Amino acid sequence: MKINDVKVIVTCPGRNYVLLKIVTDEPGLYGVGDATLNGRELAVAAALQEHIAPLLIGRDPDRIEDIWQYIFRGTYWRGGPVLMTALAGVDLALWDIKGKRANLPVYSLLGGLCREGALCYTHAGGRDFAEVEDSVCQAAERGFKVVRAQVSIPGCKGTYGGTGGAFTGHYPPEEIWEPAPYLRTIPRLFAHLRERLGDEIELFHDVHERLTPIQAARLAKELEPFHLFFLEDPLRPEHKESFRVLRHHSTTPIAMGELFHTRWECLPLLTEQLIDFIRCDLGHIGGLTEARKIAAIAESYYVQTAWHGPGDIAPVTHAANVHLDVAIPNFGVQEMVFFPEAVHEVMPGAPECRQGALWPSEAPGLGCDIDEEAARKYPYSPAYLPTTRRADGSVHDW
Ligand code: GCO
Ligand code: MG
Repeated sequence: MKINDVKVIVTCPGRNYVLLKIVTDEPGLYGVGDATLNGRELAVAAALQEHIAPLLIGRDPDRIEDIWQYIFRGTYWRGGPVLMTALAGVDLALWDIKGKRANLPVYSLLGGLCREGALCYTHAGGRDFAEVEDSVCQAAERGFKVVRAQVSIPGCKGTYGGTGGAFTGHYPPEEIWEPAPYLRTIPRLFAHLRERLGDEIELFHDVHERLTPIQAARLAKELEPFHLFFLEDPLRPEHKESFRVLRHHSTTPIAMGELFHTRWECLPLLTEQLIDFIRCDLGHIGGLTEARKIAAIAESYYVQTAWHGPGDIAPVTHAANVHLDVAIPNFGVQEMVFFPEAVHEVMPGAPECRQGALWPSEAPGLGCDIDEEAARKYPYSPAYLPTTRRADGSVHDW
């Protein structure tokens, strides 16, 4: 078997996606992948189109590990969001081909079911505590047992997760954020939610890498009475030792990883048991091949998984998340989103969400497809994440 063609498809059915079809010389046999990097879509598309696709033509798609190593190490330049997202797209398409060829769903190739479905969470947000409470209640009515809660911060403009927003235009929109009102508001939000909703529903919060170590330690400590499922991405991703400060001060479980691009970034957090959930993005860390290795290392340190699952990665990656979730012993929880109809039209086969869980497809491969004709109806449109500034005008992490 040989790779005959690699098609890179950029489409915008609501937001931009970079999709990949690896076509083999066996009639009708191809694999689909997702190589979407929010706001840097065309950089990944060019890396694939110009530099990686030509290297794949003529290779045996069955040799996933070899192709992975060849693209990661064999080309000398490695790592970073652009190259690791491109590699993830290739990797997922190769797993899809392997499953289709074996006539088995990918979870079966990964060792088979450890569980029937993957516990998942949705997002609740609002401008004030009452709106967040309503939003959590609606999620619970839909069957969710785990919910992430975000709220607008008084005096801050467009706080992440609080109000949402349309991120389009030539320059990214700008938001204002300050740690002091944020640190005052979040413990009060969870006190409110626990008082109104009781202890049974699992709640948590995404800091989005915005705090200093001691600020994060204070927040984690003050949130202890409300028993969060975890505190997500409390610190910037670069300096892993900072997590020691946080860990020494609090028993609030910590999740981290959506900005990591290789297994080596996860290592210090795992080996020192500084986190409780590793939540890399399969689409930005090189795909299933790398994520299953990270999961295996995490298992040794009793760390569970919570793979990133936002709307800015395509249903193919969400499908891969779920195949891995059901096949590993140390799965924790899975982030999910409800895609708009146009996304389902372009990429049929997103994992089904029922009773607060995601269920893997039984179809051979990943279970997703790409409708190229539908994709052409939705051309790329430049869009960026917002930029955050402090009140004094200085740049802050978004
Ligand atoms: C999450 C994330 C996302 C990111 C987004 C950036 O936990 O779902 O924080 O919402 O902001 O993926 O592109
Ligand atoms: Mg996050």
